[in-house]
Amino acid sequence: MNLSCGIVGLPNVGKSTLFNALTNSMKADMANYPFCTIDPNVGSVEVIDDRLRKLAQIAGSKNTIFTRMEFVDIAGLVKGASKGEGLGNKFLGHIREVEMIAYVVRCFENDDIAHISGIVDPLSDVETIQLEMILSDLESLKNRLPNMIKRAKYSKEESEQVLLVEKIITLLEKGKIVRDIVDVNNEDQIKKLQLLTSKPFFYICNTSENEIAHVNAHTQKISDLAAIQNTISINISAKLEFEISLIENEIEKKEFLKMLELTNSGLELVVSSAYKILDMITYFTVGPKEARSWSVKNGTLAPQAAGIIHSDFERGFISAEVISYNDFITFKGEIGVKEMGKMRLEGRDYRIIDGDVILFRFNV
Ligand SMILES: Nc1nc2c(ncn2[C@@H]2O[C@H](COP(=O)(O)OP(=O)(O)OP(=O)(O)O)[C@@H](O)[C@H]2O)c(=O)[nH]1
Ligand SMILES: [Mg+2]
Repeated sequence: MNLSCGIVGLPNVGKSTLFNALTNSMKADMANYPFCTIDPNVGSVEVIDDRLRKLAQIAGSKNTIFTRMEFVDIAGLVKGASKGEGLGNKFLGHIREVEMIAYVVRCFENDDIAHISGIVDPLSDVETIQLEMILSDLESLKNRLPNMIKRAKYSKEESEQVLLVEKIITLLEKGKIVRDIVDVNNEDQIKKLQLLTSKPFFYICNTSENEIAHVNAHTQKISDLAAIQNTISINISAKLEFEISLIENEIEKKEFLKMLELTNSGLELVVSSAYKILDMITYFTVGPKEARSWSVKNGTLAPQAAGIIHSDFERGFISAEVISYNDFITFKGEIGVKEMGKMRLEGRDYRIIDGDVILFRFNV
């Protein structure tokens, strides 16, 4: 699973400002008028993990390579987008393939920055965006259904798919999101349909600079909504985050955050939310040339975890030599761990644990 996140929201709420802050770039145009973004911006950022730095130091690895998270910043959605209002909704096609969606909701008051409907009202904004995404899913399924029905005559799998699609269409027509019916039995089948409202999502409240460490009436509403929907809501000031991203020196950055009474940067909050809602964990590979972090879904078996490094590793999987992160640190690396008899040889039914340091044995 690649860690990718689509950024959606109304126009002029700070999506591109946030995108630039998260990806530490100036790629996306940001400006105080709606529909500033037309073409999507795609960028990625290292998922910094201090554990990997420590492992690399002990092993004397020449390079440290962090797993990356990708962000896609698209145009703003407005009411009626599915009928062509604003820039329409065709650009939603650019986020069909992402693993999760971040709803950016304007929670700051500022008369100088125009709000598309004239008033800051986060709940109504979320409703607008979600409805347009529902309509987009509906349109996409209705377009595909006739062909699916044709193919269903020849295949049992396709006819099951048709039944599922019809069920989803009914759900969407009631204004519900597909996420509500995703469970372990249909997860893979639904994922193949690439529906926007089937994806895990979380809220990013773009709040004013002097309110990030506190709740305000707007952010409170979103965090209540998130609790009902069994997801996460975080508070970030896109503008401030952008300024933070311009500080290159790590120590200065930490001091600046401390001054603002913040323990984490917005990027750290976004990354940890993403891992939580996707239920992802990290394992490491550590050698003299490079130390590297890899992210997999919690519960992934060793061969599939190996497969994200290279498909040959999965195909020819023999075993995994596993050291837990704490043992690697306590016994100061592989040699110490082996002396203490703490290295485990695991087979194909081993489920990866967060922090595992792994060497895969394979043969193709
Ligand atoms: N005061 C304040 N202004 C912000 C904040 N975030 C963004 N802005 C301003 O809001 C305006 C719009 O920001 P963008 O990042 O371009 O917004 P967008 O959501 O990408 O807009 P579209 O691409 O048009 O949909 C810019 O003038 C930003 O400087 C914030 O946290 N506080
Ligand atoms: Mg933009």
